[in-house]
Amino acid sequence: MALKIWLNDKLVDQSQACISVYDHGLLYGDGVFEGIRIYSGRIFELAAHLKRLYESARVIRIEIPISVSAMLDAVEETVKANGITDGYIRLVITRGIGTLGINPFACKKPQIIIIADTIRMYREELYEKGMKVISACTMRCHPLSLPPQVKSLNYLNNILAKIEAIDNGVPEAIMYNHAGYVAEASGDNVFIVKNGVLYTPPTHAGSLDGITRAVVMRIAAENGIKVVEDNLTRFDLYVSDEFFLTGTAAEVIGVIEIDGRQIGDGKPGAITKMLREKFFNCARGRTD
Ligand code: PXG
Repeated sequence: MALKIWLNDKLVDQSQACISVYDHGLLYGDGVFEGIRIYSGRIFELAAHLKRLYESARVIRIEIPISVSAMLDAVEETVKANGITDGYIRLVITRGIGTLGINPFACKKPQIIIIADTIRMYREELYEKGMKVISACTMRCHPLSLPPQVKSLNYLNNILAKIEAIDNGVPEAIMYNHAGYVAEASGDNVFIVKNGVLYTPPTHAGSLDGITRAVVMRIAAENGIKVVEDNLTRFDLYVSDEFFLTGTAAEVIGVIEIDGRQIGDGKPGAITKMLREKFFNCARGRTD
């Protein structure tokens, strides 16, 4: 069934949802976006996603032409119009139509696109058995070249890491920063457990300020697990007791092997499983 897509100020049929070939979003990857989940009819952490969207836009000097509350209404209307109760929202802001030159200020009107659709997750078996990953050779963007906290439309850095993963027969690659510390996976944040303590790299090590990451850190703390944000090395990953990734699409997924080395006993660990289950319940609005 054709979807209704939000384009700028209204819903249009999918076939009418068109963007100019002069849009700098296409020409230069100039824009920002969010990926948001809908669970049991509720939009998960929408306020946090909108905060990140507006902050990302601000850093790259895009002025989103509508207020946060108008955007919130537009997102809700799009979800409702498509009757999606469990799915995925892709919210995209492009720089808009400009000239064939990179000057962003030649673009007068940022374009707003909201798509509400279903989502394809990793298969259930991968959650039960755990995922294998590799260390990417591709370094995470230096924060002085492009702040990794900006969720921009320019994902080539991550895409190069994803290609490395797929070429090596695994779904994800871990990216390291210019100083050799763990930054994040190509589309997820990184956590390890060592001696019962949960560790995750600080966002200034080169990761997105993940919404799932924040929720998982909160759930861990609420359950008496100490959470530490600190630089991690490849050594730390290799000798971790548990290892998992978090993200809007992946939720919480255990890692059981990196660079051919087994993590723990080769199965998703107890803390990983507990956090996955509690995240699952929290996202679906169920409490213990
Ligand atoms: N790092 C990067 C580079 C990401 O792109 C995350 C971390 C996790 O952040 P959230 O806020 O989602 O917990 C992301 C988000 C997809 C997909 O289709 C990927 C993301 C989000 C939604 C869909 O692969 N990555």
